[in-house]
Amino acid sequence: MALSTVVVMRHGESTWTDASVNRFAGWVDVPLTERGRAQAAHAGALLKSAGLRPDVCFTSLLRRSIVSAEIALDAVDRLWVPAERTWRLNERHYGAFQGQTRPAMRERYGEELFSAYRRSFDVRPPEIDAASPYFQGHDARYCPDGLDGADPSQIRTESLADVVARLRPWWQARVEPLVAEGKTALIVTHGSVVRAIKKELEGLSANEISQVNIPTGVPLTYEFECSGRQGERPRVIGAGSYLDPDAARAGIAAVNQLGSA
Ligand code: DG2
Repeated sequence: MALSTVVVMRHGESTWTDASVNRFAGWVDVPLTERGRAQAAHAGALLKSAGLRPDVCFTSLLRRSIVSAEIALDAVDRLWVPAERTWRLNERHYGAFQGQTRPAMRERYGEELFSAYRRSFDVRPPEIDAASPYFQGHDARYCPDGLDGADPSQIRTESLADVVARLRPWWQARVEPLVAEGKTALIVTHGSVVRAIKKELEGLSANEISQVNIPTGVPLTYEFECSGRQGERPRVIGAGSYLDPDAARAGIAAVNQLGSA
């Protein structure tokens, strides 16, 4: 029975998750703050002391994820491992909320709707207008990857359910074969994508996942076992575990605070 680990992590703090800015980013390509870079370095140190050596790294197409992954890999001396970038690991498309502040959207839509837009499983924010400076439809990085019929340049808003649906074919095609070989994968992505992965791997209900916030820059590990028998998919063993539970707790409280009055 082969065992392997998948490390899933939300990037370090970005300039828009900085509490003094507090804007929805979604697919807007904002950079890390200095604090976010330090969180990514700490994440790398945690991987190192846990003896986790990624064989492969996956990121979104957004710099806050790419740079966090590079900083963490550098800290664990694995900057050389193959890295793959995919739109499927992008943050949930936040529709017309992209570029807007959380307090302004909370004020406009009221507590209940705001929290449904932000944390429910299947409610999509209003679509972004193609004329918005925060729309990415014309960005060269967004083109179909052939895994299914999806064309990311057409996406104008997403729910968490949409993220789960876009992740599934990619996970089966790219992550499961590595897990089956006993490889360690590092996936550096975004809050909603970590929630989608957590929902899938831990079998959480729509209601349960609506209560979950993800801290920036804290590695979350999942162990898998694989029988090696032809056609058998790897099986996750138990729930995910944060490598630094105290940092995770503080980070979760900070994310919660961003959406509060
Ligand atoms: C945040 C999530 O995603 O915002 O899109 O602004 O920082 O992980 O890329 P990030 C964004 P919330 O859903 O927590 O409001």
